[in-house]
Amino acid sequence: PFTLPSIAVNPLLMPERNNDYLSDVAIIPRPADINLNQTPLKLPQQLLFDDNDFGHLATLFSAQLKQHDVSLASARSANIRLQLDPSLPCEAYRLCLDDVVVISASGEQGFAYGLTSLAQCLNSSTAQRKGVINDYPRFTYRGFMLDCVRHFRSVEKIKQLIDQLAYYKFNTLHWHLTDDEAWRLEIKAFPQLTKQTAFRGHDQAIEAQFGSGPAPYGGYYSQQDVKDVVSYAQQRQITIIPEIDIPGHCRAALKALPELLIEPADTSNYLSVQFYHDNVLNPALEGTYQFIDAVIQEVCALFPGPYVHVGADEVPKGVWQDSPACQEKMQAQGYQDIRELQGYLLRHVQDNLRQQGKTLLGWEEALDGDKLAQDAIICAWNGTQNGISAANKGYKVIMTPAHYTYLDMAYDNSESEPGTTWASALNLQQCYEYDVFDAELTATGKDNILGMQYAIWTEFINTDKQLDYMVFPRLLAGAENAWTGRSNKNWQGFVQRLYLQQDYLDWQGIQYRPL
Ligand code: TNX
Repeated sequence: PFTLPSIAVNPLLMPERNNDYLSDVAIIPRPADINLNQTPLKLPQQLLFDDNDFGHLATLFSAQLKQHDVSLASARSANIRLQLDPSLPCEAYRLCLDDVVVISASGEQGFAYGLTSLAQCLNSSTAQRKGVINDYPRFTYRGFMLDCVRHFRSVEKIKQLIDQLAYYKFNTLHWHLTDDEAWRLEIKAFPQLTKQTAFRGHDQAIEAQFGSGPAPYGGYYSQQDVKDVVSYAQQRQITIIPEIDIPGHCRAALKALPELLIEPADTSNYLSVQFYHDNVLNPALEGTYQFIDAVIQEVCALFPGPYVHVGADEVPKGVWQDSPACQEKMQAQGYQDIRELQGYLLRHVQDNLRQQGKTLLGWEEALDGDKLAQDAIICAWNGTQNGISAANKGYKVIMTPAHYTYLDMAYDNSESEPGTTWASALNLQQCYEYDVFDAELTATGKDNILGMQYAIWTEFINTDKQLDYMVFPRLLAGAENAWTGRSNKNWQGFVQRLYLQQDYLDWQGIQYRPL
């Protein structure tokens, strides 16, 4: 059970607010290179935005501003001007803070980040100063994973989270859409997936673990919802990676399509980490491929981004062992171990995705059996070691180790603190100070680390309020960890800038854990 304390009983263990913040920028994540002078920056209430090819960014910028108004104006009269500089990398920008603010970038992404930094300065309650900021990210991949399966989140809440991700310069939302407990993405070829599993009450095993909420309890995303969310994210420089979790974590799919997916003669005995039987697809059945291919085709059409995540995590021991079809398939393939069938299945999906111009992402177990081609991208979650060795072996890797980045972990070990601690308790400072490059990486390995991801799993997180409490303020620590170069990171300084963000968090109605 997950109970939010009426007041946060334990402190976040942050240094006290002091005067350091007065001489610093208000921006999180901290920019790479900051050159400010002593002259205060005073922009008028009414901002005039250069109406050039990027004039459409004015609307988003305006929505990020607490107090200022924005209107479009000719380049000459504008006091916010955008200047193309093709020599800058795509996410980099230069922000010249003066009576006329000039932002240079090589395209939309850089301009958007420059404007976001400006918005953070203008939203800050302390005086900001004139000068120049040159900024670019440490990692090209800065992700956040949202589990919308264990508990459903409304489209409205997801959009709100996208606004906040954009404000802190994340560029990827990994959207966990299917799992044992439900299937939440409308698939036209198999409408029974959502019809039968999207609302609680369809499965005793789930009620037994999590209890049932008020009926109808749950929901799913129609294809129209998805298009809406995808374009909302796109406008905010955020790519969505859909996750369809296979072959494990598939109890809901198996429930909805038993005639297609279940081999009656399979008597294998197993239990998943989350205590489910019957939650793994059978890689020796025709139906499995029919199912996956149809799903992948619709997913590829819905999500324009280059990546599709296919799970591959936590396939339980004992699976497929007593399936006649799997035994036969194993022999036909000349495999020694039945679990090699997972690699066979994933390789099929990988080829399929590649034909549609997409790259496969999988959790680290996707490499078990070593069948995947090297263009797979690995999300390393169970500690750091498997991710580090995958990177050293030549795979691209996203680091999302549970004990440093899973925001469903409790802030500390005390009884009153909600959340789980199976990986570790995780306080704000630990979240901030984890550094990927502390591990034994070869030079190739270092190059292969694409970036970092923070994640919220929601087995025990029913409400938006609970979600906010777990995600904020730790997400801001994560943002700085993913964007800001190591030599520019500083816990004491971060905390002072975090105090300055409180106005924004309050204004957004985010129910963060009190600072
Ligand atoms: C591990 S991370 C899982 C999830 C759980 C999470 C809870 C991963 C690939 N699997 O299924 O929700 O832990 O913290």
